[in-house]
Amino acid sequence: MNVKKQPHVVAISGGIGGAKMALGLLHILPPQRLSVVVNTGDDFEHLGLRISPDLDTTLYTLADLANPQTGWGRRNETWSFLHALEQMGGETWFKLGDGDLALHLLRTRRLTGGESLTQITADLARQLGVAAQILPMSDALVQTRVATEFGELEFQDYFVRRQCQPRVNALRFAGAESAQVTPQVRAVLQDPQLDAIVICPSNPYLSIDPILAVPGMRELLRDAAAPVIAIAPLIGGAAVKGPTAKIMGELGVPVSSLAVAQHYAGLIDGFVLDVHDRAMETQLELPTLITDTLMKSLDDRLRLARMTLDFAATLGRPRKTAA
Ligand code: FO1
Repeated sequence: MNVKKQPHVVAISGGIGGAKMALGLLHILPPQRLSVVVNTGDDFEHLGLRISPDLDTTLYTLADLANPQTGWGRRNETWSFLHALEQMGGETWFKLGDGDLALHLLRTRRLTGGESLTQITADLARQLGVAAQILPMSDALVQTRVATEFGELEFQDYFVRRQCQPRVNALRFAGAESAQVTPQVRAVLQDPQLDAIVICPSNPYLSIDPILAVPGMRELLRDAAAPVIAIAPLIGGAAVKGPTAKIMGELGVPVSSLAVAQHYAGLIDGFVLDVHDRAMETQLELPTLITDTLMKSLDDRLRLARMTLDFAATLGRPRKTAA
């Protein structure tokens, strides 16, 4: 009797767009059959607390706790802490809600106590009832630095405090060279039963590149037993949310999904392109799924997730061309 193989999918994700796709995958897979490798390049220390925005956005989104308007932070949040902070002249440019603050305090205390970010995140996911593995890209501190006309900025200074206004000349991921892929990330990417690896429609430069910068990560994707599918984060040359298009223009990259596919060249076996960009399909030298990639509702996310996995199933495991 052939036991029905349990599906197993790995999502490579960062930011709000990535969390949306992860939610779609979570809803169409059996419990614990989705692993999400999450960007931690946005992490920083603020008010003495270690903040991991993309881990938190992923946790809250998959736990159905996320603020639906912003995509980050908690819904039904209260702001007593922030108001008290403002009264006493504390820094309030990075908005920390009372419920969110509890998570940052817990994570900071446990990191100080010597626990790994991976262990803490797994525990938080369990506490919040998330039926997926949420895996930091590394347990080492890797921080995205943005080179601008104001000098090199910490990521949240660029992204939140300055609202992505400065012109991006270059990006680097401080600490990546001495970071390692965690045993847990290695285990899921080396699973011989893997069905698909999905690079979510996150910002390739800010949310996916830090993950790919962890030594060994690219090789794990290249050697994986499952096809790697990237979903275009642009529709008609514009980002659904965030500074992807702006940054591409500033980095001198053509602002198109074709450029995104080329950015992932050598890593991906298939590409999901939005219907508005159908014309560029002939320029793509790899299997392409054309569909509506805009995720407004939960149904949109489920549909895109299902179409992506069906697409992956048609690809099998072709050898990848050398990068
Ligand atoms: N983004 C903002 O634009 N303004 C904020 O005040 C803000 C606070 C915040 C607090 C916790 C958290 O987990 C995320 C927060 N974000 C905020 C979003 C965050 O800067 C971005 O989601 C990521 O760093 C980039 O995806």
